[in-house]
Amino acid sequence: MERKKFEADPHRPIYHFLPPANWMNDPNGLIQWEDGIYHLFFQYNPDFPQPANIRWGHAVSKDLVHWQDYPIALAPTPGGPDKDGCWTGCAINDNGTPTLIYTGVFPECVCIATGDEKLLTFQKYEKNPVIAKPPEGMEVTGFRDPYVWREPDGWYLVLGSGIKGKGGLALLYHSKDLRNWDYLHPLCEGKEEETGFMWECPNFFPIGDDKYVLITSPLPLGYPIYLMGKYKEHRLLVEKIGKVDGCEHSFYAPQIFRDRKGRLIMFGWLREMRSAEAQKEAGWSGVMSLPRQISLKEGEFAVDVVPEVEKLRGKRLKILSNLELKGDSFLQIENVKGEALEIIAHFRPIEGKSFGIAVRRSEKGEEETLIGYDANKKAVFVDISRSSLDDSVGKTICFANLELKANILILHIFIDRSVIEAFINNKIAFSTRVYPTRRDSLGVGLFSKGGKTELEKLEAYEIGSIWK
Ligand code: DQQ
Repeated sequence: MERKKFEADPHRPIYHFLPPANWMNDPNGLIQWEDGIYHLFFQYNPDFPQPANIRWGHAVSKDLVHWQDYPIALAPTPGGPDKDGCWTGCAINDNGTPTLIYTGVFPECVCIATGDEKLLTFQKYEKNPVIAKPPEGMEVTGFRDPYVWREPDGWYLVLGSGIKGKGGLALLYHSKDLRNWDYLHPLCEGKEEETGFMWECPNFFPIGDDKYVLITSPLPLGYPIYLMGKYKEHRLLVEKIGKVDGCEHSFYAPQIFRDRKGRLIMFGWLREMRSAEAQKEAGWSGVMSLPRQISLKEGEFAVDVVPEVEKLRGKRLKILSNLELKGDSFLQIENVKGEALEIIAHFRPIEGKSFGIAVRRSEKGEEETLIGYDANKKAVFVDISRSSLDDSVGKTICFANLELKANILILHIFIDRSVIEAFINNKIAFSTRVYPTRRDSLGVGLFSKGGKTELEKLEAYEIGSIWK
């Protein structure tokens, strides 16, 4: 019911998860339970659209894309170690007992809570915190966001941290019973000038035949990175570092879990790109990304949207094929219009130096968002510099390097009012937020600059609300 009052809000997404109202940030405790149900917990302030008195909101899904609200799972206990907030953490299956391992503040510490078999209510462990403070002698820049996994000799926990004057790092702990933890050593350390002073929200998991990945959201970078390499003697020997998302401004604090099919599924928080004042006025802030799958493709870290998103498809709007776009041309696609769409386009660059799709475009192009390929830079880009005539919202262009090996560019784009997510060649994700001001900023078109481009095919679908 609470969601109904936002129906006419032109910026509020209709098929991405977000709570009924007010503030949401990081995804927490992602898990697919034994009965197949997916659980999504999240950092939540149900009172007003700003981060304060943070609780764990909770929603469930059978298919990763349609959600049902559940009661708040964790709330601060007055006088307890989480009295100032239940911050980020994870969920694990401890031999049939759903167990949440989370951050209590202040000071930052690790707490645990166990749930009933339906994961409806959670009891906090009476001896919380289970990790009270940083290891002796360590001057840390933060100490939060536990992520836990099992190895043959017990449980391992990685905590986001940093050493003053040196840089971000992930601290590794070991336990036999999830309640008594021993600090081992850093799982991995960064240099402040390269990867920031504090690593928030670490996630650690094996990928492919013999690689491991640490995903973290470093401060002050403000966007997540992956560190990939070999895992030896409980240390990550980093071979490659890269961005998890092509845009460096919205997608943040992702969490990754392995579902029952063995897939690595990731959700992230899509931050607003408008002022706190505008968020207050709107009455809500923060959106969850679509579920993404992480894998190795030809040895490279790859992100794509999960196939379940096809369940969101409504009416098919258009199919185009074999169309030549002349140099320096723009082609409006008739009948493909809207604020909630899925578009899949395959381009074959011939001579075009810059080509792609314009979305949320007003009739005369006063507002538009461009997603395309820059052949000179050999990079895909998302350009939100002209997405809105409102000067107070974010305006930028983001790039991610991409060699068009098979000479094909596939743009898989999701538009959901202020949210745009694009998946390029099934391996690079871009997430952004746009706030067009004009009511006619609904158009979709194709552009090619500096030479011709071939559109091999395009299909588009309407997407309706998941809350009806
Ligand atoms: N958000 C949480 C912290 C985490 C940060 C607080 C990342 O636990 O480090 O809401 O966005």
